[in-house]
Amino acid sequence: MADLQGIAENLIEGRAPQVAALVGGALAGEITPQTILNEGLMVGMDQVGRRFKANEIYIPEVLIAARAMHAGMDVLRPLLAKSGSPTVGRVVLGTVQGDRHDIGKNLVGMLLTGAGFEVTDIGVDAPADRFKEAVKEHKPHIVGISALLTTTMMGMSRTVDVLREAGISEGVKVIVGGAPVTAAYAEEIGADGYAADAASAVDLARQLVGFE
Ligand code: B12
Repeated sequence: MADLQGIAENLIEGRAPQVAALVGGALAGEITPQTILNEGLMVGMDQVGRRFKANEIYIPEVLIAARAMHAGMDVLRPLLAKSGSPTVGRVVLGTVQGDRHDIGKNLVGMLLTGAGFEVTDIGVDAPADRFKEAVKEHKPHIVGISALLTTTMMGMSRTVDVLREAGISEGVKVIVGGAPVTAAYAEEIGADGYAADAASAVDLARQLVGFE
């Protein structure tokens, strides 16, 4: 569909205002937010990832594309996060220490919110102690940890250990995700679950709070 392709192309070129406008236009044309996300924004971001990996583009271009992705997500946020259901459970969500990637985490947060969870986002580059303090303060049912770098993945393990040592891991389920993370790694560090994408993260979170 032309609109969706236009969203992907403008995202790759980093044209934030155009991406926001095209997302708005696609919504007006009755394309669902989920389709716009999966077949427009994500297709563009995927292409950015490929070009970055192949050294065809560099960090500034990726950052500008990421800004355009955020501009599109901002338009979708109220719709993806719209929910008639009362709070299904509380979630504390963050990206591990040393890691500043937040697009995937934000998407997970948006879809969880849309599914009726109350999400507290503690941001990027979050040390284990920030997770610990957030758990003490918000008493979540689930802690979600994101990592996009192989070098920061061990921050997940550290966070799980810190929660356990603080004696606050009882009753709190830890879920992990991000491109380099696997189900096997989740099991190895003693996390309660892993999901490969935001929609699966919602299914997993619902299961863990006993909602289905
Ligand atoms: C955008 C981007 C950036 C942007 C980030 C902007 C931002 N605000 O996030 C910028 C330019 C800042 C950046 C910087 C760097 N990046 Co970068 N980046 C990317 C890129 C292109 C896309 C990531 C992304 O947003 N994907 C789209 C989202 C939607 O997907 P996602 O994050 O995977 O999230 C989904 C799932 O993983 C899952 N999920 C995510 N989190 C969670 C959490 C939970 C709890 C659950 C259940 C699920 C879940 O659900 C999400 C939604 O479906 C990737 C390439 C790629 N293909 O992944 C490289 C990539 C991650 N970056 C990479 C690198 C190396 C870097 C730098 C070190 C580069 C440098 N030399 O400085 C720095 C590190 C900065 C830092 N300290 O964090 C490498 C990592 C390699 C590795 N294996 O470690 C990658 C893979 C590129 C590559 N192939 O080389 N990057």
